[in-house]
Amino acid sequence: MMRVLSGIQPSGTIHLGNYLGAIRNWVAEQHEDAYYCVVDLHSLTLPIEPSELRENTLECAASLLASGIDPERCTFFLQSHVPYHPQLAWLLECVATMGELNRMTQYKEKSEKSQGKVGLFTYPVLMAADILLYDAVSVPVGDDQRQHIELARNLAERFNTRYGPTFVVPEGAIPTAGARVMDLQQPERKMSKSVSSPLGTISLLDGADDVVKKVKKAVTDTDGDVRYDRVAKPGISNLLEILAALTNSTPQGIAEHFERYGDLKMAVAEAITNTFRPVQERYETYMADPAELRRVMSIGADRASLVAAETYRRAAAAVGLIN
Ligand code: AQP
Repeated sequence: MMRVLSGIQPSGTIHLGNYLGAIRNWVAEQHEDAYYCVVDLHSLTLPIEPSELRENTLECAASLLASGIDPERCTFFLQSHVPYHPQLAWLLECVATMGELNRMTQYKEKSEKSQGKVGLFTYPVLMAADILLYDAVSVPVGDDQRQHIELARNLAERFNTRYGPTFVVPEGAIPTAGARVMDLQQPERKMSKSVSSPLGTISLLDGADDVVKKVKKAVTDTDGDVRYDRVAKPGISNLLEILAALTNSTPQGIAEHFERYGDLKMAVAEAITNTFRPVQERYETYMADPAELRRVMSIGADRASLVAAETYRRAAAAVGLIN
């Protein structure tokens, strides 16, 4: 079985992009060698109130469990419960270069919001540590994470060359459908927890009325032709991609079934609502018992720590730290 690792930031409510680009693939691929985490340390890279971070973290954990992550079948944990993540990040920061971190596009997009804090600049190294600590072979992520996976690969290779074989060099696993869901109001930008407008983002917890309202208001174009063309028709193409991802079809195939934008929009809204409704029902059950959520995450952290400790010691010994 291939070792898998992936994570999600509790920086806001999980959205359709997170669900299609990552979470549903984690659920489909979960097995005893899969590690999934809520990467709470990453959420400190942009200003956030402590109470909001606490709330988001529990909501994020409940959302993942409600989406089908089964802590009996995989290891599900909170990043900050395993202190080897920032410890390994430090060792990796000492092989990473300013130049390669400067090239990270997510840093450029969010730097204004970080008010010059260093965490946002170095967080791709922490993400590399998240991955390399578990000897992950495969990292199921959305398309926006390509650059970060590449960095993790480069750091692993550089470390291995300098200090001898230590890390597995991971591969990104990017889905064919739903890898980059775009903001409904600005279809040239990806849907995002922290950057998008509320109308442009469909939350996992949105009720049917909100979903219909947001999809109806989705920005399209004036030519009236339902056709898949990412460049000329970004809004319609985004809706076609969403429906294709939710129905295991292709955007081109879906386009053939619709003549009017309004009909396409109604079908998209219905498919989203049907997918999210059962998740929302389970979410309420998990949120009603925060003690149980904490218990589940603590068991996961114990399991994750066993693997992480071993890799960290290997890396620490390789650079000359005394174990
Ligand atoms: N729009 C998207 N379409 C497809 N996949 C997406 N992902 C994020 N946005 C989209 C994937 O979701 C997983 C978790 O993402 P993250 O929480 O680590 O943060 P992110 O990539 O920076 O995503 P967000 O939602 O936009 O959060 P903020 O606003 O906090 O940065 C990843 O696998 C990601 O690829």
